[in-house]
Amino acid sequence: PRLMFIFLFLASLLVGLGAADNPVVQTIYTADPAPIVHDGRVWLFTGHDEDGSTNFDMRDWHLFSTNDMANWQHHGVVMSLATFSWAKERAWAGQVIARNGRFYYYVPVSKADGGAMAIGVAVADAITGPYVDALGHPLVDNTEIDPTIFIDDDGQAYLYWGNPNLLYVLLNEDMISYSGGIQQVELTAESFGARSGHPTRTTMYEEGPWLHKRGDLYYMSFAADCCQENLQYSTGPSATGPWTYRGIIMDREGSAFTNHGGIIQFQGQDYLFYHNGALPGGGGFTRSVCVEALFYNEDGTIQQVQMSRS
Ligand code: FUB
Repeated sequence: PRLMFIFLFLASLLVGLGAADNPVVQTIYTADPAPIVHDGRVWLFTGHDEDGSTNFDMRDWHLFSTNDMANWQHHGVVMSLATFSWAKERAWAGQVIARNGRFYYYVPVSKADGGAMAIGVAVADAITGPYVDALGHPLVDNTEIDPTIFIDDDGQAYLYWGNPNLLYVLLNEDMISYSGGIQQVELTAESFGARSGHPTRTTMYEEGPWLHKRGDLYYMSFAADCCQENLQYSTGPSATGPWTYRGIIMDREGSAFTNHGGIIQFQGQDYLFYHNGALPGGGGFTRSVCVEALFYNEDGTIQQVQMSRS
């Protein structure tokens, strides 16, 4: 029995090293993963593609968690369009961050008034919610999407978002207001790679930014080169760059024409969450969140990751 116990223990460690079955969620269609490590668990916030969706029909956001990267618990719907009285449809790609014992959820939605996209912020006392609209109106209201949120070591919080631009604001301590106005990152070939064949977009940057830090290096990863999208990244010496283009993290694969990344480290292993169309009936509007182990080279560059199932 002791040998069997040791065998099972070692086997469970192997499973924990990223061998999770993909897609992570096999009961509903999920998209736009936003993982966060909190209290010894990985919490995975996702969007939700409605069955039969033909044009990003998304109405709520779901939460999943695990402590071994293999067995996922579904915490259900944690937020929906109804959370924001001013929202109409398009519960798109959001991200949660913890600060001072509270949880802040930034999401793009279309407004009831005119239908343009805007970014709302909701707040909760527990990671599982309930999340309530913190402002009663958008935090930023400029038609662009896909917020990513990052707090630097000095406590400064950055909210980046945008398609077709890459924009950011410096959030105040309260996480629901900002100072200094909206800043626009200059998209150059040196910073975000050169794109050809598109009438207006001259760099690889498309949407879905994800900002993280490893050691002294800041990583801006993003969905690139629509459509089909792949995942690419740039690095810089600060949370506001200047950014240097580094290339592809995950090439285009599978039947979803978008991709959307989220990078974390958990129990010493780095992971890339992304989405594709891997479930039966899956495709561009019926997507599934997946995860792969991610590895850095000694110089800080990221080794290209392949989808284990697409
Ligand atoms: O899921 C809706 C939109 O598709 C997201 O906001 C984009 O990042 C893309 O994944």
